[in-house]
Amino acid sequence: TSLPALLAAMPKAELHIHIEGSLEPELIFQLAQRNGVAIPYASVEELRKAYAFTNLQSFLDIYYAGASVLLKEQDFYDMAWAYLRKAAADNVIRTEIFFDPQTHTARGVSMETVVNGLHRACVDAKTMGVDAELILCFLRHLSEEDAFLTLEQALPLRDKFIGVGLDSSELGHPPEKFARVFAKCRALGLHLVAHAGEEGPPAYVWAALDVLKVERIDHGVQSVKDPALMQRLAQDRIPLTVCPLSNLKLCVFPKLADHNIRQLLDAGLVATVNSDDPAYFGGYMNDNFLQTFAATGLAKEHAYRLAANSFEGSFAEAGAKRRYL
Ligand code: ES4
Ligand code: ZN
Repeated sequence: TSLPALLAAMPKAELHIHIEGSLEPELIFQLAQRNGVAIPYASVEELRKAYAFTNLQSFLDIYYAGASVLLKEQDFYDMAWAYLRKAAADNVIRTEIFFDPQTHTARGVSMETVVNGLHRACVDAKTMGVDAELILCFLRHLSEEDAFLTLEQALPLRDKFIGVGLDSSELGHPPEKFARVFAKCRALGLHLVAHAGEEGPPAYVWAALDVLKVERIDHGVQSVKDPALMQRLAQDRIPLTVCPLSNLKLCVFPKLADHNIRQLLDAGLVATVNSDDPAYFGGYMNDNFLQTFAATGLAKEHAYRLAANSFEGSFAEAGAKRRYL
């Protein structure tokens, strides 16, 4: 079989997807109308034209504006269900979905509304052969105190998410800022991940590992600047959830051909390919695989390695992980 056919057909796990980043312009307009929310764009086309980013912050501003149409439990269900159908079509059989509750609770939407809507879609995804779980992310541009309040609001729904993460504006908000709340989450038995080394320096990846004690690093592509860090990531088999089209659209690399995914794999790291915010960055899982392989010249052996890494890096229970591998 051809390489593109193999990439599309191979079973894979997605470990880095923000559900609010799967909200397509068409659904933004549909929900705006349904909920009577005003948005400062006249049409789907006009909104899509605004998706020209220069860095992480220029994206986040429009991403948070897009999420403002989400009000009811059914809105969160519809958003997650649309993503899960695309995941199933891309042969994603396991997905660990980030959500940003503070983006919604700050607008008066309750934690229950958010989590129940998303979780019901995850349960229903089993009928499509997709094993889906949720990871609650704290917004790092807000305070640690706000993160503690968010955790408190989420604890009655503890059985509906498997872990916590850290996302939003990286520069100026190092992992250390969240040391206490991550320690509490660790004591609660939650899985721990954090965005680090997307735009930020290797020091942020070190801090995510040694201060927050995360099990995976989201992005982590800046780690290649620090040989000692590369050795640590390889030795401890710390997965990096890399998002090539995201890195391209946020100008982390000037061209997809310049992406360092091959360097990460060749160094023996547990690197994976993921979509991040597919509605904003121009593609879901298979788009990321196909475009990255075409641009960087990766081959079949890399495809098998990336699929195996995705299951190794997942938080699926040990028995399911063995079956996937
Ligand atoms: C994000 Cl690409 C990226 N980086 C950091 N935080 C995020 N939230 C949604 N997408
Ligand atoms: Zn991300």
